[in-house]
Amino acid sequence: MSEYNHREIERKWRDYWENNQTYRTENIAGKPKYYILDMFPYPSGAGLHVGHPLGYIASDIVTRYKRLKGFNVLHPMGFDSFGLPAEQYAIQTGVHPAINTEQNITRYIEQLKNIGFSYDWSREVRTSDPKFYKWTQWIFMELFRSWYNRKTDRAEPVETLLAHFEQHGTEGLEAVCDEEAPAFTAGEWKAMSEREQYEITLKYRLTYLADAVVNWCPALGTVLANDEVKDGVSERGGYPVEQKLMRQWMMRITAYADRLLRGLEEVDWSESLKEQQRNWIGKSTGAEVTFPLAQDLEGGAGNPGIKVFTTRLDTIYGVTFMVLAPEHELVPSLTTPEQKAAVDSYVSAARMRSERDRMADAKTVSGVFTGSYCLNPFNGQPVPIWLADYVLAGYGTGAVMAVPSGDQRDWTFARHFNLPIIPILDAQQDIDQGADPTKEGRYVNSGIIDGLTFSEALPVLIRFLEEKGLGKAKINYRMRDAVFSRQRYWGEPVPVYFRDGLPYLIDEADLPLELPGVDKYLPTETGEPPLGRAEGWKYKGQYEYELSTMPGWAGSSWYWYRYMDPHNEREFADKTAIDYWRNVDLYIGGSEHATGHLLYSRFWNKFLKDRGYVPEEEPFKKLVNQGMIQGRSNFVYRVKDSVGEGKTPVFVSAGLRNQYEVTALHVDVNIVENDVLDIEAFRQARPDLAEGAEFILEDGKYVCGTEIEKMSKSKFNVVNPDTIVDRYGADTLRLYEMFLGPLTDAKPWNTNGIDGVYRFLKKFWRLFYDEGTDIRAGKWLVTDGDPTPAELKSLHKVIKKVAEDIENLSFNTSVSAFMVCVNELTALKCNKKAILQDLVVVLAPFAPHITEELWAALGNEPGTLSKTAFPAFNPAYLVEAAVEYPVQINGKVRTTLSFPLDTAASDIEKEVLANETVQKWLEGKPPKKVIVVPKKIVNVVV
Ligand code: ANZ
Repeated sequence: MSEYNHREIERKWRDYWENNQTYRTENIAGKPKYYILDMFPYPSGAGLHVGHPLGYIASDIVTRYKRLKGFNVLHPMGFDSFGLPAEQYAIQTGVHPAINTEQNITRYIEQLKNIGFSYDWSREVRTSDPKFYKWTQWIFMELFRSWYNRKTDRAEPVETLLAHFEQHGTEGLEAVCDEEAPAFTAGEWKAMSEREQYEITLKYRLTYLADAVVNWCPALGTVLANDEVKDGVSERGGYPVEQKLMRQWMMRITAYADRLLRGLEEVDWSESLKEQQRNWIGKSTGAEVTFPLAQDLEGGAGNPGIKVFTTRLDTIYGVTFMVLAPEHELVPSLTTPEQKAAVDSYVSAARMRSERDRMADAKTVSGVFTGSYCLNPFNGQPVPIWLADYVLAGYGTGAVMAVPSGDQRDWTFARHFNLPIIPILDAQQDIDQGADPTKEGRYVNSGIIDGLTFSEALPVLIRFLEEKGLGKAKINYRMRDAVFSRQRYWGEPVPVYFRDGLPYLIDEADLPLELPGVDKYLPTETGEPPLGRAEGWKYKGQYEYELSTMPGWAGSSWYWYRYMDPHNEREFADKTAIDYWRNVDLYIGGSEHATGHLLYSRFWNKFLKDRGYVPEEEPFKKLVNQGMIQGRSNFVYRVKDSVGEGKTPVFVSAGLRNQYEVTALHVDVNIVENDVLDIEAFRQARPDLAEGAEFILEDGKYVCGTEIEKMSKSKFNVVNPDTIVDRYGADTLRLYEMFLGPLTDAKPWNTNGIDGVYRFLKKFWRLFYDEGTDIRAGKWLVTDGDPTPAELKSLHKVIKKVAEDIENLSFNTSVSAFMVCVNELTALKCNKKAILQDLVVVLAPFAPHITEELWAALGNEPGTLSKTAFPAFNPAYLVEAAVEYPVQINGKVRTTLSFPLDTAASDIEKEVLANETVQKWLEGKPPKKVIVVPKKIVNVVV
């Protein structure tokens, strides 16, 4: 083999690795572990484009590097294979989604293997495989069998709850539970029937049924999570989403709100990612205050008062009206007959708007007066009660004490409806200018806090509040419990059946509860989810199963544990395997999972930890989001008046397009090279556009225009990695993707530079093999000679650089370092084994095929490259061995002389004066003065 033949080499080593299971990973006691995880893909029908492997290449480089550094590395891959697109496809075609999913996975694996990733494929998992989802169902069951004890601050088995009820009833219980969970004594508990007791426990379990306002998407026939809805439409498909009250399985993630916040302190994630999580959790510290109604309600309903949550109790004397969410339960009883018509129409209009719209819309002011009043508990002043849809029913108490002098929205509302505004700070500025009364000024018009500053006022207010029994200090979270039901087919069945209207878990021995066959993947005529179509599908032949399935995030909330022990049939993973691998050291994936996936999986992880199944509180120690690779679209320009009956279409090259009136049309980037169009290929691919067309060229070429856009089929800018691998090889693809720029940056795909990377590999190859000769005839260039200092310096520069770069995940700079090194060694005509063998190892993580080939050619056992050690960096080789001294004569440099580093100044002086050039300037006379500045310069004055 004389020429670098990427096809032959790569095929050979891919087969070798596969046949020899080179990357199979075992749990090796005594060897340090390192777990590197890629966010596993949903196997879509379109296959991978060049943007997808970016993160996988980075993680594979780190994996290969860590192996060389002596770690036992777990680097698995699998598939998040339940999901909507497969089901939509099944609805259209009638083919079971499992079949389509299987085909897509086969294609994905082929593409991934093509790129030379060192995954341990024996550990592959698929969330839609019953052997996998058996354990997703089991975790659901464990959640159902658990409650959250605030005292121990962890989840516990329901048995400890029952024991508490037995002994103390609800006395002294601090649990996370439904709002309406009743209080009772131990005696009352014991007097309850078994069914009554069971019903009570349902209010405490970490997964529970509740009527919840959900994002209902009629076109998809399912409920969507908040992060699956973007701008009021479904993220997938862009269908309208409505608010609907439905009975749903919920997950009590709110029990973990504070731990989810605290855990962010201990992980190495980007600040922006942590901030997104904090915002989602939305912790706010404030107070709950009850405003009594000015009049008792009619019909003996008494005076429940209106409870508000405020983060600004200090503004209570500035309250001039009260605003309730339109859905607030007191609305019907507070509405006076005169206001009824207006209130009714306002309430029904508000119901049409999603929560997001209501929050996002700060411009339009709307609201309606109920006709009733409540009283400010601090000063007894009457406060009119309004409704407005900027107040959300599901947050806090669904009611706001409005302070126009403190809050922008309240101010806007007050101005719009002509309500009073009471200034409460002496330094009060117009709210419009962003006054922050917490920072400046003393309170005025403020009763018991008149004259105090913000920090002085708060304790006074809280004491007053709690002593008078008007309310209490309170912490609120924006995060809600997560809706867990989907009215879809292609997901995990929920392992629950119903008896006399109550939900029960099926026996663990009956797991997995497999998806039954159905005639169609659509809801039933009566609106039940598709599982309602499964004939004779009953638990123990008689009980109704739960008909909804789990959401997309169920399987991905624990999958990293399954890789640790993927074939275990007794447990989700063996305890010793979990104790060995513990958690993920480096997690790489897309930023679109910043909130959903990363909150749900942290939640399940904490739950599994509480129940003693896993050792670590946080599942992902370090997390990196790779940047998006954008498409680089190409355009052709069609002259406008060349289209129409009987006309010849005319396309004009980009440089000339300004001379015509043109329409820009996307052209497939795969028939464009370095922005030059392959006209023949264009004619063939798009006869609809180019049949018989005329092309106006510049310099004999048709040059295309370009633009950076999202990579998508509709923009004809999708580049398939297979094409690149075939043409240039996987090693070039890997190096090139890294060369494009910093891993975390968004960057356009631009094939124009790929030749340079390919040439680099060929040049590297030529350090080993003579060009145009045949290795089998013995033209192998590598020699056994001792390396020179310059060669060692070049090698050790790259060893140092690449090791540092990989540790910092800065891969693009490594690629340049390789190029510099190969150029230097080429210039030095270095073919020495002592240098090249180490260089092969350093390059191996980036370009595993070519290096494995050369590693074997150097006489090493084939296929062992990943078992060797990363070369040790020796700083001594980077130290300059000699110093170049410029020699100045009367201030002008006349020559330069080289001296070994530690030469004494007196010796330097002697040699300088003996130098021919210097002698010429001295003209035989002794110099007036000689100054030697060590390691810098020599000055001679004559
Ligand atoms: C009086 C007040 C005066 C407020 C002031 C703010 C500024 P966060 O930090 O998001 O928790 N609020 C309470 N419940 C609400 C709901 N269901 N929908 C919309 N707004 C609601 O904000 C809490 C603050 O948001 C509360 O403090 C309340 O207004 C409002 F100068 O009370 B504040």
